[in-house]
Amino acid sequence: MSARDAQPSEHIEGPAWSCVDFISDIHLGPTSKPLALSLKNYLLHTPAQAVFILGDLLEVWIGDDCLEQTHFEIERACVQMLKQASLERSIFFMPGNRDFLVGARFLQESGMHPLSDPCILQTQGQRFLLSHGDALCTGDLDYQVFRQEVRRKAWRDAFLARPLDERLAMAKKMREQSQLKQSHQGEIAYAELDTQACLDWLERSDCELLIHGHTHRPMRHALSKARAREVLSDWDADAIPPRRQVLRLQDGLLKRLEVL
Ligand SMILES: [Mn+2]
Repeated sequence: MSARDAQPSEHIEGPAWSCVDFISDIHLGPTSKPLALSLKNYLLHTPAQAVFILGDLLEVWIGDDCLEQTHFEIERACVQMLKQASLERSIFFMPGNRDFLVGARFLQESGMHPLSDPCILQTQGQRFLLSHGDALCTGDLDYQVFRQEVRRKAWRDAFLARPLDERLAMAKKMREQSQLKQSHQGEIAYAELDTQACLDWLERSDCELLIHGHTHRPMRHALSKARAREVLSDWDADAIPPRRQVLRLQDGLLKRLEVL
């Protein structure tokens, strides 16, 4: 099945949630201490009863056994913080293209509920289609082939069976190749969602709005008279001013806010 034909296999219902947050593309890594602090402050204090993390929480993830490695101290702290935050609210996690190898141990220790991509959220009398967004970048054929390959169970099992240093080297190489490709394609051509593919998904799931991340270009795009997509912001504590944006659904209305 190609990404284009994906059917939302999952339905999340939150009839009692009066406040729901969406975030994505935090890209937390071994050197992102300020970012980890911001995320902690936000997650422990948000009034939302449910937080949806729509992919790329982590800059890169090459297996849950990393949680034992000293180099991954920030990620380990993040897992503990998520666990603490999840005692007060439901935290949902959909994998992105950087952290699709987050596994059962990571989820269990962090208290997050896994989400399939795409999935439908029904809350506050509305239906939303949620996705990371990379599966809808159908114009990038090379990437879609790569995506299908690395999401296969056989690829995943073989990769995770490799020693850690080999996995680190492979992840670094993949990242370099992707950066090289981006520099050739230029900012705009890189990884934009295909409008028709978005409309197909929305029609098939009977939703008017797609909420996604991945492109780091936060805005709302009208796709047709009735349908639109809302792009989440990435987080960057070093940017001037820092970007730590949340999309919040409250009283049936969506708004964007910056958190400290
Ligand atoms: Mn992404």
